[in-house]
Amino acid sequence: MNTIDLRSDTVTLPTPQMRAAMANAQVGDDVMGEDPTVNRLEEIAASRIKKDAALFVASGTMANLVALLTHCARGDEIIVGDKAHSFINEVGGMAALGGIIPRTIPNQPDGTLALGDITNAIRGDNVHWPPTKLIALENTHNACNGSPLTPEYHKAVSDLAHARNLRVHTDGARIFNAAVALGVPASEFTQYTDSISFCLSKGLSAPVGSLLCGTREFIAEARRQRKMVGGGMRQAGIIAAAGIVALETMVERLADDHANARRLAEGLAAIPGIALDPARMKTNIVFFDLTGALTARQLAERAARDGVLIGVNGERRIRAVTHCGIAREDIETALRVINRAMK
Ligand code: TLP
Repeated sequence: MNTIDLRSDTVTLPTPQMRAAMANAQVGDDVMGEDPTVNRLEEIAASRIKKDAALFVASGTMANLVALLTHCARGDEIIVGDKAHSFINEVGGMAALGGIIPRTIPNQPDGTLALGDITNAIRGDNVHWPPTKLIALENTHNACNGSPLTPEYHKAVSDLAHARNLRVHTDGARIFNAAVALGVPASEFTQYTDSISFCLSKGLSAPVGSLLCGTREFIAEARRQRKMVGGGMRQAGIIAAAGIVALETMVERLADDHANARRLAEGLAAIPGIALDPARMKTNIVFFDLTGALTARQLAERAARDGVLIGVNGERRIRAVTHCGIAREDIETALRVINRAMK
């Protein structure tokens, strides 16, 4: 049985071209700055994102942690959405390792933070209060149906932040999904954020790795912070080589994943007992709710028996993510399997 794995785009496997590039990569000691392949990946990433410099790190979690450690000191506060990956799914690293306080405000259904809520959350100068340092955004917003934030929204947050001498960090784990969905270059967003992280190992299909991008000065300090958290990786060109192939070959095709997610959402919406609004699904992430007695776990178990893997995200909430390992026929098969499992 051919498994159709919709649990995440992190399950994507390296392409044959990536494996060939990895086998043939020129490498050196990256902690000494001497891995030519890592250096090339960092240059390509920075130029793609139109930032001065970039830093190759092990994961999206490490990219966000290193960014926050670089922007903030212990006791500083950041304004972050209550559904942000960095708040919910990164083991509280900002607080545990950085002494940084997450001040959460509600994420709107489209993944944005209301500008009024941000303004209200910014601390004034008071001896009792931790200083606000940073606003953290996420684009696309994973938990908000993979919603892409627009360049206009990024500009509004950047204007607001900079007028108050605050910085903006964007968790752009899926920033190329946002770019492809809105038909703009990624630099349209990134010009309005002081730092941005993005992942090679999700929809772009590389086996490992993320990049953190920002000013030259910011990245120089981030390099020290990466070393501090144990992220100096020596002959990392072996994995960076796959990242270069990911950026060169895997970005435009994300449009196929979005079309497949849209078809999946439309098909799911037509199944009795499933609630979702297909119009909200703009990229590769589809959330849906079960309206009857069946729990998400039960549905996931039944579907798994027929070779369709989906993510349990709550008592009656499910997540399905499309990626390059999922073809259009797989969507039709998954819909048939889920339809049957619902009965
Ligand atoms: N997200 C994973 C899980 O952790 C939930 C997934 O399957 O979607 N930012 C965002 C927006 C993410 O979605 C993720 C991973 C990360 C950061 C962390 O990346 P990694 O897993 O590389 O540390």
